[in-house]
Amino acid sequence: MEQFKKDIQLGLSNVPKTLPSKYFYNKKGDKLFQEIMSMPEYYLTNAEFEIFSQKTKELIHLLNLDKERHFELIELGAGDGVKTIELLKELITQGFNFSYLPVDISANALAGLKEKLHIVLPTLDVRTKQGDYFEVLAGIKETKKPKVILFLGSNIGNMLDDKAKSFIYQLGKNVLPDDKLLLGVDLVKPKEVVLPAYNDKQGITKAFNLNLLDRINEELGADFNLDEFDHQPEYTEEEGIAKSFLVSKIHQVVTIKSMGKVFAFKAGEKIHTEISRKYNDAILNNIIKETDFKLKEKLTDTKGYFADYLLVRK
Ligand code: AVI
Repeated sequence: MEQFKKDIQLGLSNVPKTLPSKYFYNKKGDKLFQEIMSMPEYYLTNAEFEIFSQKTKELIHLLNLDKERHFELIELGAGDGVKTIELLKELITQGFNFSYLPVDISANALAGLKEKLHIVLPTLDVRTKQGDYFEVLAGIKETKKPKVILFLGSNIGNMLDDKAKSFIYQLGKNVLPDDKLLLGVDLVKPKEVVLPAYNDKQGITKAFNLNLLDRINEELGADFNLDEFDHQPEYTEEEGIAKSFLVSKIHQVVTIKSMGKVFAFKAGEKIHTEISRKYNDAILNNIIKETDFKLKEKLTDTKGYFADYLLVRK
């Protein structure tokens, strides 16, 4: 709570104003994100599911695992695990010996996933870990078992490039040579495809973005009037970064009681809430160049919208 208050105070005092996207994910936000993932405009989910369901054998072949050696399959930000279940099933069918360790910030999501796996894959050894990716990183090196780390869904795209660099660098420092990282990323493409994914007709993404203000109202005693803010996504193919903003429709003053502070918004003033980076080989190579990982392979969907990059620890 104190950290939340600090981050919000800092963000709204910035010029231009910002709010961290990690705070989207409370109970209501988790639910809205689930809805986003099943929208027709949000092509990312289907594209990565296609890779996991159609190229499962190829993926397992590329992972180059030893059937005789127990390994750990660690998933950062596991969510509902729908894509991963395709891989888990095939690994079991082929007789691999492994444990699945899903990590997520949401205890809710983990409980649901554990229950689902118990029904569909009752023999699978599942060990859930709740927490922030960065917090969990240090804990993973406790065992010397071979590791495959999954970081899917273009979750890395919500980090600025410098943060992504240091995250993958840290990850490299916490695993052993020949361990694998499978990084699922959305690819740079024209705005006609990307923008609708962040600006759906039903207004689900708008509600997801506005939920941040609702959360500040609820948890910090603020009086944001959600009707006086608009959702505004922006993207250019040259930059390759989808950005989400909340825009004040009018000149207004908002009070945050628990801080004893007021914040003024001009008509048309923007709060930057999220970045969703899109990638290509050059962007990804620049991100991993100072880390201990090297690029081994890339699997894409038939439309070429999404890629799962296989990185190997040098
Ligand atoms: C979780 N993350 C990869 C999503 C994305 O595409 O950046 C979050 C999201 N924001 C708006 N729509 C979906």
